[in-house]
Amino acid sequence: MKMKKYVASSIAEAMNSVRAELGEDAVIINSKLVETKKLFGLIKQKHFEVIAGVDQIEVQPRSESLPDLVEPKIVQSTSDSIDREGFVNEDLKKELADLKSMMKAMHRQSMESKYPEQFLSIIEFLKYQELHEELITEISDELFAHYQKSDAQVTQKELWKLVENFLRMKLEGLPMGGLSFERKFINVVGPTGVGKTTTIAKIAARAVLEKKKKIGFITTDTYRIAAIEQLKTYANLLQAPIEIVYNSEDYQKAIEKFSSLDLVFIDTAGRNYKEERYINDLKQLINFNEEVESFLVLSLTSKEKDMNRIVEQFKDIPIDRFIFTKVDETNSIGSMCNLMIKYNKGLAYYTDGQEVPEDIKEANLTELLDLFFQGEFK
Ligand SMILES: Nc1nc2c(ncn2[C@@H]2O[C@H](COP(=O)(O)OP(=O)(O)OP(=O)(O)O)[C@@H](O)[C@H]2O)c(=O)[nH]1
Ligand SMILES: [Mg+2]
Repeated sequence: MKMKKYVASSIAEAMNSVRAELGEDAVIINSKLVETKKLFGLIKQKHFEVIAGVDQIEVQPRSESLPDLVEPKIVQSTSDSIDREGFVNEDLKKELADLKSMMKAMHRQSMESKYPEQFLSIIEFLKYQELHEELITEISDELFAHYQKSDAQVTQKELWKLVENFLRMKLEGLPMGGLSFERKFINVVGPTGVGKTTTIAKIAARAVLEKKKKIGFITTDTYRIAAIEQLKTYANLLQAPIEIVYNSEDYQKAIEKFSSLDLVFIDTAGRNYKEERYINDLKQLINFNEEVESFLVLSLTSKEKDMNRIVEQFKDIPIDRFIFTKVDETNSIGSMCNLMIKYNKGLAYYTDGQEVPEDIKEANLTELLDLFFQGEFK
């Protein structure tokens, strides 16, 4: 192994030199923050020392067996010692985060270049679907294990089937399916404009038309006249009563009024999820008990990073399942799977258009997988 020490004023700078000199396959062997003092200790200077190395063994052709890949690691003591000495500042944290993601990207690139050619279209597809990077790595490793076991004699169809089985295994333990009809109150929450009210109208219409349920609506969205009118229109079409609720007393009264109904749909105000108060207000207003089934609505047109934040924001509310909307407005639906797997939460419905009540599908694992693979290997 060829090794070299790099000294730079930032980790990013050191990494640039490492990549430029040793190439993409370089691994970090050690890194540390070094402080030097000048003028009797009055002036302190910080710099980074990075020791990097690269194997000088010739790269194996793609189809041959792979050596075990070692994930490049930044030696943990670096950040510890920084913590101890009280040097942690935002810039440093950011640099470490950048470095980590850079190392991950390098690792991924080196992995891809070593997978058999046959895998590449599959990996490309999974990336296009925006499936989480870690899941793609897990899948690729499974494919590779199978590839080795069968002495490289695998068909493309077999590989796709393995990918499908992998996702099925990840998702099959999660609850899938629409209303349980065991709980009377259906509470729908989520950020602004994702399609909460429209989705409620779709689910409610089905409950009336297909299941002949007696339904009612409660709206807590009292901020905008238009919001109340929107739900009223649907309530009128379905000839169902609607109550507008401003506080918890109103909420209690509405519940009593609706005591003879089978199902009550609660539409909540979509507000900026970053507002702490929003979640508190919801908790104050709605009595989350065993009679309430709660769905968190997320739009697939949102960035996954934001969706993650939203889910975390709602962690104090007992969400039963997700509803994903606007499937028709995107070509990549991996984030649905990412979120379900990450938060161990199932799916009630997904919606794919503005038409009420047509554009909604009750979640079902096989159909979800069909949607994901888009007939890729059938
Ligand atoms: N393309 C598409 N549009 C949708 C879908 N679901 C809802 N919409 C549209 O998204 C817009 C917002 O829908 P609403 O139901 O009012 O959303 P909301 O979450 O209740 O909004 P707020 O109450 O303002 O927070 C409307 O124009 C809907 O027609 C869907 O599945 N696909
Ligand atoms: Mg609404």
